[in-house]
Amino acid sequence: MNRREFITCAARAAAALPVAGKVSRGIAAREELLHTRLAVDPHRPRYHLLPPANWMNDPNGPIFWKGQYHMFYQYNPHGAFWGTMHWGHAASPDLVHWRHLPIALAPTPGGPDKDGCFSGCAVVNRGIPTLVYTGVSPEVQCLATSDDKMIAWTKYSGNPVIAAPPGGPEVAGFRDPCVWSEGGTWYLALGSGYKGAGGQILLYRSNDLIHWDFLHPLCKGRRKEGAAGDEPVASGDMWQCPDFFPLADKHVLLVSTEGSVFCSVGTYTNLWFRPEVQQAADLSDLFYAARTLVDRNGRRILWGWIREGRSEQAQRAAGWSGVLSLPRVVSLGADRKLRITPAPELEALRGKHHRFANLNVGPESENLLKGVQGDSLEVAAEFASAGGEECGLRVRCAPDGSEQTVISYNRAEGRLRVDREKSSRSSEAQRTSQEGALELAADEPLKLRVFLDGSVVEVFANDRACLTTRIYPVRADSSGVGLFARGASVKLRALDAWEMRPISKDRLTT
Ligand code: DQQ
Repeated sequence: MNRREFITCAARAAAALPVAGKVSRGIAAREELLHTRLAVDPHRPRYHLLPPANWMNDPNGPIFWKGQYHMFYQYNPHGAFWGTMHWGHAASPDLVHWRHLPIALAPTPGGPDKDGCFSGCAVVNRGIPTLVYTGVSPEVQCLATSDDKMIAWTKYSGNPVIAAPPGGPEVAGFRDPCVWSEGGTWYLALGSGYKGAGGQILLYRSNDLIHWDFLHPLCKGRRKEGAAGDEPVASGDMWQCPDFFPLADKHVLLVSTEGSVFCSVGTYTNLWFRPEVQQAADLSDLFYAARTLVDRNGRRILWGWIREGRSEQAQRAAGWSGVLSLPRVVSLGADRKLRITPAPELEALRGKHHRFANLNVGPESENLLKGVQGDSLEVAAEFASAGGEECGLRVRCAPDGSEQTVISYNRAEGRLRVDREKSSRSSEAQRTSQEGALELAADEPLKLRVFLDGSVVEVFANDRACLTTRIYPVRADSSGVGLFARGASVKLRALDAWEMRPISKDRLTT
């Protein structure tokens, strides 16, 4: 689907709303203008998946089907702000290059999704591709089906298929279904929670995806110790976007709450899930609503929504907001924690290569690495375990250092950190550091893989921790890469950097 077709499609989707004609013509004209601007926007990623314009949030219903990876996502065709949620749609043969497809779901006036088609999943039921999603308001669960092409979706005339939450205390939410099949029976995990009691994942069962029985909570959050009355709970009042799947001999539950994605590895027996090991799926609060699929090789692949790190006003002015993370392959380590690595397919985007080896990085090393620069790079670096208390990389550096972002690991504290204090001179951009725990053994080298793409920074450390963030340098020459050490010198064993090829000619990913 080319840019013009996508625009027409967005306008058509908008025409499904009550104020039809004028809105659709308005949208088409406005988007034409926008695209000229977006094509040269330096903050817009060039090898990540995002719609040609406007707002996106959660990945929805990723599924591998007939040789294609399909990705749906929360999309607002009216602008770069959250509202009137539709399902955007893109497909890829290789996990890297994406083709935009027509909007899959739009709210139906007067229907159970009249105020939005919220997050959900995709399954294939007896050969029929089916989307299971939340309609609002109120929050109810709905179905839509298509033929093999997965392009045109028809909503089930009996929607909603789950009309109300089970009785009990006041629910804090009732949405974002995750559906799977076990021995020919369908199960559905639904994001929910009870005010003052904490997040819960509600488990339902069905033979046909239409008639559902509530069983019990698959998993529940815990109250904060000593919490009283309606005080918030430690694990969030509501758990959003559950994703539940087997991994090796364990099961994994991902939930998004309080701005972050939490991952529990545990045991699933007799329809009850018992979490055993917990960790953050990403150390940042700009990574949210993660969902996964299994591909033809049995790989579990995860994406999340990367939120913006700049003001709402700046997002609206830019004309776009939100991007999906790179595909991350998830596996289970011997310690029963997740290992998360960038999909190897991304290596197809590597262009010009630079290599450095055996460098001493001192606290005073100011020099940028010769020849390595850009806003579209992959950098892989390995630092020896001995030496200074903190080391890492400096990226998107201006020659005079007035703009730069420091990605570092502090061994004494066991913390991985991205310091954004000097990332941008714009007052619209966030400046806070982002950080989280990463335990390395005393003799274990630090291995960083960093992906830079416009305003996106994705950091993978020793396959054990991810930290995703956003930066918005304003200087055109904020493009250098350098090394960083604090305390004493550290040995850089090797650094490889690749200039990454864009996945489209402009910044529109079509
Ligand atoms: N986003 C969707 C909801 C979900 C939330 C609405 C998570 O379905 O709970 O856009 O970001």
